[in-house]
Amino acid sequence: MKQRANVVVLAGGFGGARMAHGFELLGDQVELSVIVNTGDDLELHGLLVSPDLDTVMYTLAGLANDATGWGLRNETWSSAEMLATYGAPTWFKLGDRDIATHLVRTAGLRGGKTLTQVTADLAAQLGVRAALLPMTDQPIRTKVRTAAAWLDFQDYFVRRHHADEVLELRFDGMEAATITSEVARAIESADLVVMAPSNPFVSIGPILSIPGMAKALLGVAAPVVAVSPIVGGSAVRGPAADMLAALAKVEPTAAGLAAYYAATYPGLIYALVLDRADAEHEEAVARTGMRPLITNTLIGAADARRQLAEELLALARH
Ligand code: FO1
Repeated sequence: MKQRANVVVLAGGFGGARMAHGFELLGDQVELSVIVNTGDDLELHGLLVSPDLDTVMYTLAGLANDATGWGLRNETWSSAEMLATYGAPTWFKLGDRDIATHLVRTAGLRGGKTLTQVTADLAAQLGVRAALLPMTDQPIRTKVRTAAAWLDFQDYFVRRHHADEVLELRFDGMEAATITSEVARAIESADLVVMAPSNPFVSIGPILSIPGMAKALLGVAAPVVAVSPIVGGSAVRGPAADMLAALAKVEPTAAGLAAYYAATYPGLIYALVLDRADAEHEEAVARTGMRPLITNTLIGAADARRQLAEELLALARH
C-alpha cells in the first residue's frame, strides 16, 4: 500500500470522536475521512444543532470539553442565562462559543449551502485536517419509542437522561436520503473502514441505514473493522448496552454485540475489536465469522487513541 493510507471512520459523538482523533494523531500516515451521524440533529432557538458533527469537529480541533464529552472547553454561559430569563428552553445547554457554530451553520444553510459544505467550512476554519462528512445532506431525525410516547432523540437522551427503555427506533427522512458524492468518494478510495466505538443503534445504525451506504461499503476491497463500544458488559458511555438487550434481544456483552452486528450487516465486518476485559468472548466473536482482535479499547487518553489507531492501521497493511 502507498505510504499514506486512506482511512474512513464511521462515527457518532463520544466514542466516534475519540477514535477519529486517534487517526488524526497519526498525521501524514493517514488521509482521514470521518462519516458522521446526523440523526441526533435538532432545531433550537431557530438554529440547526448537529451534536455529533460538532463533537467530532471540536475533538479533532483540540477544542473539545473532554470531561462532558460534548461542547467546547473554556465555555461561558451568558447567552444561556439570558435565554432562561426569557423563558426560552435551556434543558439542552448551548454555550456562548458553541452557539457561534450553530449561527454560522444555520446562516450557511439559509444561504443555500449544503450541510457538507458548511461543515467543511467550519472544520477548515478550526484547522481540522480530516474530511468531516455528514452521512447525508438530507435531514434525518432519530425518534425513540418509549412506553410514554415517541420522543425526539435529544428529548430522550438529554431531557429524560436516556432513562426510558427504548422499545423501537425510527429514522425520519431516511427514505429520501442519499449518500453524498464526498462520502461515496471517501469509501471508494478507502484502505481501511472503521466503525467507531459508537452506539450501534443510534450512531452507527443511522449511518448504515442511508440508502446505498451499506452497498458502497460492501463494494470496497478495504477491510471494515468495528470497535466494540461495550466493555465488560456495559457501554463506555450511554445506553448502548441497554439497547442491545431491549432492541436486539441479545446479552449486553461484546458477544451479544458480535451476534447483533453479524446478523444485521452480514458479510460487512472483517474484524471486531474487543477490549482485553472481554477476551473471554473471543471464541463467540470468531463463531460469527468476524475476526476477533483483543487490545485496549479504552481510549480516553490521546496516546491510547493513537495506539489503537496504529494497531488498526497495521491490520489494513497486511
Ligand atoms: N448532552 C447533555 O447531556 N446535556 C446537554 O445539555 C447537551 C448539550 C449539547 C450541546 C451541543 C452539543 O453538540 C451536544 C450537547 N449534548 C448535551 C450532547 C449530545 O446530546 C450528544 O452529544 C449526542 O447527541 C449523543 O451522541
